[in-house]
Amino acid sequence: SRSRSRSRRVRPNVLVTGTPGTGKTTMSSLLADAAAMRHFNVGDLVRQKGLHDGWDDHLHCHVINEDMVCDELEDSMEEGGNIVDYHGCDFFPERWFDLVVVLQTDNSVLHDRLTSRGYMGAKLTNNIECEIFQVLLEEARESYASEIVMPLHSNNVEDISRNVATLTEWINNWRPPVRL
Ligand code: DAT
Repeated sequence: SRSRSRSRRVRPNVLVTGTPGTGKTTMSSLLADAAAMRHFNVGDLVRQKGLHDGWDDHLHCHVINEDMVCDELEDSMEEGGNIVDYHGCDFFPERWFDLVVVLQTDNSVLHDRLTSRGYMGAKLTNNIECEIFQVLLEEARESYASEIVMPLHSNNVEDISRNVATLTEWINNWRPPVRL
């Protein structure tokens, strides 16, 4: 039956997504400490475990192998208690996540962050446009139930503290769904 095939995790899984530079990794690592969760930075995982099909010279990034990433994460996600941090959200199994956080940053603030990270040219423009057009928010709403998609501002350090507090409370109050 459907209920038997579903996970029995006792702690939730949270996806933190958003345009590069919105603060996913910064917020996720603080949240992992505050709420005693595991933190998977998918970009790092791809590099460390070679879960890619080579380097894209045009986009200046690894070509992620989505199947390898999902296989790598499956057991941990089954267990629960994970924060997954990635600038994409449409290829993970929908059943993995109890909450999908979309971080959002004002264009001028994001522009400065990406510039100081060394982004320029098309890579800079693409990411700014990604934020202007709310690409990740739309992707999240297309891939998950709208009730579990939570957009949060990430413009300054006060936003980080507030988001960590809000999400720690959410995680600590989470209970597994009752199954009939
Ligand atoms: P991401 O993982 O989304 O690419 P990051 O966590 O690496 O982003 O953050 C990018 C840079 O911006 C980093 O130098 C930390 C800074 N930063 C992130 N969120 C911030 C915020 N809400 N206020 C101020 N600085 C922030």
